Amino acid sequence: MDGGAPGPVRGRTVRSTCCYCGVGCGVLVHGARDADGRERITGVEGDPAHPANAGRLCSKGLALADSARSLQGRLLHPQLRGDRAQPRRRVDWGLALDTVAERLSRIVERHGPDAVAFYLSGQLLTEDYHVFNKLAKGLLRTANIDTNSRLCMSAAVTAYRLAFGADGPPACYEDLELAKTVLFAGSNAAYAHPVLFRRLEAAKARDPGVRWIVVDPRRTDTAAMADLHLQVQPGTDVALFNGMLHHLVWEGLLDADFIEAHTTGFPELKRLLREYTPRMAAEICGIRAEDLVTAAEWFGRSPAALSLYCMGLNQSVHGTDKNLALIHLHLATGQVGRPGAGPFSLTGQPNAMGGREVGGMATMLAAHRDLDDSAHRAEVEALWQLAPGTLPDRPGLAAVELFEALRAGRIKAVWIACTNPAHSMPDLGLVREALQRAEFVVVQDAFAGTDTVSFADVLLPAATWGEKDGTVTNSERRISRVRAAVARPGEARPDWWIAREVALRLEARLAAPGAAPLFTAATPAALFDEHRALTVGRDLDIGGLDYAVLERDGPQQWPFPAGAARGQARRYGDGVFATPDGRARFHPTPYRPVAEPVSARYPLRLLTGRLRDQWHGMSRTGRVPHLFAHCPEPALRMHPDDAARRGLQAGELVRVASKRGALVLPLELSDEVASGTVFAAMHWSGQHLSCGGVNEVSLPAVDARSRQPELKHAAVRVEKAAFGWHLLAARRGDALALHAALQPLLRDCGYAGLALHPCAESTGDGRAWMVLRAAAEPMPAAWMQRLEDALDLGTGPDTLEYRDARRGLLRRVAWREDDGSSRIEGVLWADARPGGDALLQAALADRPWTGPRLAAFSSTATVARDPMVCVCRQVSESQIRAAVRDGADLAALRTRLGCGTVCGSCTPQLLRLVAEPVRA
Ligand SMILES: Nc1nc2c(c(=O)[nH]1)N[C@H]1C(S)=C(S)[C@@H](COP(=O)(O)OP(=O)(O)OC[C@H]3O[C@@H](n4cnc5c(=O)[nH]c(N)nc54)[C@H](O)[C@@H]3O)O[C@H]1N2
Ligand SMILES: Nc1nc2c(c(=O)[nH]1)N[C@H]1C(S)=C(S)[C@@H](COP(=O)(O)OP(=O)(O)OC[C@H]3O[C@@H](n4cnc5c(=O)[nH]c(N)nc54)[C@H](O)[C@@H]3O)O[C@H]1N2
Ligand code: SF4
Ligand SMILES: [Mo]
Repeated sequence: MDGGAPGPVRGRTVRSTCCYCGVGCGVLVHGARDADGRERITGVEGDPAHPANAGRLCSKGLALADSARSLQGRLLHPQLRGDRAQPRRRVDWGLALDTVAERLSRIVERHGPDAVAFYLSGQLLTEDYHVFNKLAKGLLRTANIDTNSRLCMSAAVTAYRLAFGADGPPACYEDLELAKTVLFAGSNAAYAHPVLFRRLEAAKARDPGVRWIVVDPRRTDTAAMADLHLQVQPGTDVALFNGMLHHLVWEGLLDADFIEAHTTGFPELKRLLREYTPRMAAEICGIRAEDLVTAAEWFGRSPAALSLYCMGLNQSVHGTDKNLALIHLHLATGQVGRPGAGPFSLTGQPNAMGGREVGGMATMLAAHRDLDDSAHRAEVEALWQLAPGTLPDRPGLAAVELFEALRAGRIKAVWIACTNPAHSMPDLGLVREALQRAEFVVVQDAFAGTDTVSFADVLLPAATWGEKDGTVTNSERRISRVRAAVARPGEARPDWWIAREVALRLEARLAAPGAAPLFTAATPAALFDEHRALTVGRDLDIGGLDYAVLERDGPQQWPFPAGAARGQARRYGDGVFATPDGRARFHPTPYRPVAEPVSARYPLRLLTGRLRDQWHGMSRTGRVPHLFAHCPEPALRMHPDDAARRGLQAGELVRVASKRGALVLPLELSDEVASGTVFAAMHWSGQHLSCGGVNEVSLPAVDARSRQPELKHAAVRVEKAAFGWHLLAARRGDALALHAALQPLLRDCGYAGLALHPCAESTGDGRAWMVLRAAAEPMPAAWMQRLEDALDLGTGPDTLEYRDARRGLLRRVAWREDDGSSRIEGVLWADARPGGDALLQAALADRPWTGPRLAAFSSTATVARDPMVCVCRQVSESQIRAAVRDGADLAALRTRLGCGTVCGSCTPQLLRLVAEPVRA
């Protein structure tokens, strides 16, 4: 039994695609066989031949080989448990697959197909997605198959469809270089799409006439580089875009011919716009009317205006309107389908687009077809050789409703693949309850430690990036190959293979006698061909594209119909849209406020988003010590004025509470957020925190049309979290083994945060510092014992300890002898008050310890954090500030310190530090 993937390449290089963001950078993956016989990825570099990145990679892409280095924490064998009270036990694939098929078919027989649900991911490959979609809709006959794209791209999809008649960005990456005005709306591309940002930076450097407008309630690195930053109140984008369009209408800056020839609905919209005077709109947004007008002028008078937008628009209960109001600006000015122009939705995940193409969601059928369209159903039934009337004729439950139905018992079983809903869904309390109540939970992941894994009745080990074959589609509709570079470890299998094996078993049980076999395609190439056949004649037609073409000519954009020599770079260049009458549509977009108003009880608006060097729940980036260096610890960012008003200090622990839940985080003061808003990164989960992360407090309210939840705008209260006992522990060692030992201790604390820290001199053996910060009431002796066992700091001659059990006080330092000098190997510091930072810094610096060892206990000084700005060259903020004080500009920083010369992800921050007033 295996996945039928082609043989791995040994000591050779394979072309593939980065598994992180929707930029879709091409990579060259080098693999080799180890002394112990294991095949290993030895290095990853940017593919100079890939049109998305031309050889560039960001910090995450450059760390791909590091994240794949160790098998510690990987899921290597199927596991199963008969009942929830039992631990799971290892079983063989046959039993695991039989069990899944048997349990699902029994539930279908008893409760009907809609009692089963699938919850998938925009990180699956197109081929994986295709099998799951066919299994759910074609075989089981349920549309309860949704994905994390519902949390991500769903508003963009809905708006594209409403405005253009079909889903898909009209622009392409070349437009980044051709645009004269770039409007970033709810996009922190400097962090989230770094390689595109490098292309934009270069274009702006070449042509100083290029102007950037950034719409974001935070002063992000993207905003800091803008010519105009509109720091709007959260959720007010519709008012902003309406106000900008009002100005364009009244100044006559429209493309009347385009509106007349190629659109409908403008007169109705114009009536609505009347009230959105720049003054009124600016007031809603909390910005100056002059700035709104400037933005409108720059946009309206630009020879080429390009909008780049992402979660700041989509993750909203009015996400569809936010997208539409932005698209209106383009339609009204004819800024679409032309070089350098268009509303360009940046996709988040590497295959968010592929999932949409395949139709692997509850609201779609396949290849941009609709479930509630009988002609569409008949087409797919014919292609899949299904009996007429087989396919479900209504949309299924979208993500949030799906978990609500699971909690209410209407859905009995859920199969979760390649996503971690117990961390990434809104209102985690609800999600955990749903998973607890479910009759049967299947989790298919590559890693054993995610927060969702603990709910699994059956755990299926998936092969992951570097080990599997298929295709992904990036933000500009470009389909690239993903190729295996090394053998799959243990018994891990490709996702499509797992889905197909269960499908074959279900088919044997459920299919009508004489029905055509549905799952004959048994390789990624054959699966791609099946998917391709579904697209023929549709707007995303890839009838001319197969693996052979991708092999020969490299990545290609869709549409790519049969007979075409290449795909289409831009869409709608002829002004003909994918609607029945070929005209694009304007829709009325009234401004409405966010779902949850702030109140006296919950006076602050919590924004959530991404860090530069982490990926989602960190199951992969969290394995690489240097990727923590830029933001080493979880934090809640608050404006200094708001903190002062509450008597809160930087570094203190605070409790962030909403109507739904609460979490404790260290406080970070930053004027990047406006007073009245706070920000927390979405990455930290139960793997690194004492709770599930920021979604403990987020809200499950959804947009009525896209059903996308408002993950960005909860109303919260922030107050001091007082604890009578504080702990700081650090240990140098095998980072992943230390993580596995310490992670189970986190949840018992009032606050606990785990972070990796690179060793001063990397020896390439996976050694790093694991730092644990915790607070609680004094912990029971049993917990302390588990902690001491996990840290294993020894009690030998190289250990110094001071203990006062009565006061809950413990200090221990362990040294090692290295090259004739002694260096700190580990630290444990527990006290009624926080402390030990100076000792921690001494430990992390890894310098020889001189002087008496006893001095280790006397250092009570607090030490300011010195985050690493450039992780490639390990250059810290204090080093950069010192150079800036000496007069260095960006070029000088690059030559003197080397920062910003490898991946370039830190360039925006370097520019910011250069521009800041010099601090003494
Ligand atoms: N480093 C890194 N890169 C990633 C990812 C990752 O995990 N890490 N994930 C990928 C994925 S799946 C996605 S979806 C993308 C997300 O990419 P982005 O959407 O660019 O990233 P976010 O940080 O989620 O949110 C963007 C910005 O929206 C702002 N915002 C919040 N509310 C509003 C609002 O009401 N209006 C406006 N205009 N802005 C608002 C936030 O302050 C934030 O700066 O990133 C992709 N790239
Ligand atoms: N508050 C808040 N919440 C958010 C967001 C936000 O901005 N704010 N953003 C939302 C967005 S845009 C997104 S996209 C989601 C992302 O949320 P998730 O989808 O939960 O994010 P990941 O951690 O990337 O989950 C992917 C999982 O797949 C596993 N995996 C890796 N490779 C493979 C493979 O080949 N096969 C299988 N089967 N598994 C694999 C990984 O170990 C990981 O557990 O989060 C959403 N949640
Ligand atoms: S920008 Fe970075 S994370 Fe995104 S695809 Fe490229 S290398 Fe990967
Ligand atoms: Mo996303």
